[in-house]
Amino acid sequence: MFEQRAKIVLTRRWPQQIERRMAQLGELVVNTTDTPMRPEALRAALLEADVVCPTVTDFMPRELFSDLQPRAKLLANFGVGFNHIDIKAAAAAGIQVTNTPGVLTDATAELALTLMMMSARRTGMGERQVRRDQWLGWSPTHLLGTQVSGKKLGIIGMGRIGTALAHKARHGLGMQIIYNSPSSLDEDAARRLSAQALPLSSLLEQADFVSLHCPAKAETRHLIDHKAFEKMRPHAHLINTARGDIVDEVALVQALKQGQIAGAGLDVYAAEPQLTAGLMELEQVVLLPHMGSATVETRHAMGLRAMENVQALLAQRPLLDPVVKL
Ligand code: 8YV
Repeated sequence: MFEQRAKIVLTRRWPQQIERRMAQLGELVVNTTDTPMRPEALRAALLEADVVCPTVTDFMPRELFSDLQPRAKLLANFGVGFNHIDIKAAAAAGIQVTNTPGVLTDATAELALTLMMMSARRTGMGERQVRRDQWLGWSPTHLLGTQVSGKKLGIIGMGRIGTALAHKARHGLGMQIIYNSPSSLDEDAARRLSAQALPLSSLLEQADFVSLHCPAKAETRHLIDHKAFEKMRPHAHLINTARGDIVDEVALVQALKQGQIAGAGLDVYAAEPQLTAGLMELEQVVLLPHMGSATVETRHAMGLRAMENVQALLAQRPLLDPVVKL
């Protein structure tokens, strides 16, 4: 299949060291502008390259693959979430898709914890005051937040990242863990975490913090909508490091304005990098620019994992992380 040097396209810049190693695998074409590629450019890449390595900023809907006789055999996604790719349409065009599970678990769980702390302790507001030279000095009632230790954390989606967060929150902060997930934790893990599986509505009614760790798909779109906010406690905080469209952001703005919940910590948005109207103006929401996996160690590991999938394809070995079996 690959008698000639394989052509590999990176749609964004990768960590330098990994780019250098990728260049040893074949003819490497890198989008050196490091800006999201337009649909025409993505289509051209699928036609001309054996492997295309996209990221979350490459929107690859059904239409991108229609009437396409691609040279591409693999989309080696740099990232674990692949909701930006219509994997069925890719498969129908004969293209396999891989992701990078496992290597960004701790980094993302750390960021969920960061957001939980920031939202609970109002650190965004505090930092803005200091930077704007608006801090008038210490006072007994200045910027009082809520303690996190010992509180109840509701985790929606108990996969790798949800479980890592549960461990950190349980053993680092003594939080009580409740969760909602399609599959239950095994007995041993549930015991170590003292975690209790609950229906979604009970979780929303009980949790002091709700953190989202489920994949984005049709079933989870707007899982957290106005009905969910009605169930949540007025002092609760919503944390999202998963995907923006799991939350109805219009309903979130409304819930925050009406005091249905106390705060939110967001790292992801439905139409990144655009924000839903009203979010930016709300002081009680922490806004981060999709940086869950943004550590040197993790981005390096993600690049390596994607590279190993490319190597497997080129050597005609089974792929490490296929997201669908062809
Ligand atoms: C990645 C992520 O940085 O892997 C994921 O699913 O959300 C991020 O942490 C991004 O997807 C890169 O493509």
